[in-house]
Amino acid sequence: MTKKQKRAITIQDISCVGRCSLTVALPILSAAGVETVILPTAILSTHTGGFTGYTFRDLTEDIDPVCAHWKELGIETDALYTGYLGSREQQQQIARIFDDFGANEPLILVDPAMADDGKLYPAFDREFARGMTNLVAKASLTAPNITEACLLLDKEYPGNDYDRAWIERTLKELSDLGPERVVLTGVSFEADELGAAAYDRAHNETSYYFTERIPGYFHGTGDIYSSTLLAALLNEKSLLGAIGIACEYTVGAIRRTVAAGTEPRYGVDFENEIPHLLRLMEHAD
Ligand code: PXL
Repeated sequence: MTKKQKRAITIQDISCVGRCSLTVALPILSAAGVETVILPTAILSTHTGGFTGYTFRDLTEDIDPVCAHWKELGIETDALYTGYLGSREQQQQIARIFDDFGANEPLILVDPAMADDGKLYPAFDREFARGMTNLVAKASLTAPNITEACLLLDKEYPGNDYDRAWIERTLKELSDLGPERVVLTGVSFEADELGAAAYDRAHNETSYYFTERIPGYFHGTGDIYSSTLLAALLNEKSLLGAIGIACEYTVGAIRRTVAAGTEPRYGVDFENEIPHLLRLMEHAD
């Protein structure tokens, strides 16, 4: 018997150039066999990291009418997934969308895409970060990096100065905000390793997955990571299986980009890594 195809609604911006947010979420979820419904929150000529003079068309006004039409059509979903958002108002709108499309108890992934390396992205302030904490409270899964985790919890950013106990405490604190499952990205205990830590509250289980660390800063890789994580979970992978697939795929795309010498502002070559993603999806648990 063929399995019913999964559907995800993903709500994030379109950065036309720069391979992040919807321009990576849609192809990755599609490649993994997930029907992907998109709700663009804004259209930018490029993402905001490392470019100046970008355009920004706010689509806040369109969000409610789009959702009203979907409700009329009886659209249901297995997952709701948010990434980079444009404003506080959008955070509140999206909290309502979670309720409106909550009928099937969908997996709700909130990637609080707002900061990295100890700093908020240029468009955001602390109030936006507090709004993100409220949105994370409604999620079943969240996937912050360490900077975002600290902003969500209002705790001091430790830089590289943390240990396993700090990571495991932070995972539990994030879960206490609401989500049953938490994935912390950019975790490293050894200079040559980088990976993710995951916590599953229902089983009180913590797991880790590491790959080689490739030095540098690579735009859009957080979005690639979260999209792959969701794609793997919708393909019935375990949480540990899913964080492993997402780590291997993301590092594979980074490796290709470094080998090609492409400017990192333009994002990483996740496209040529898609066959690897499909092999990982086939073989991992
Ligand atoms: O999640 C990365 C991202 C997405 N969208 C926009 C961004 C960024 C990161 O800077 O600027 C518009």
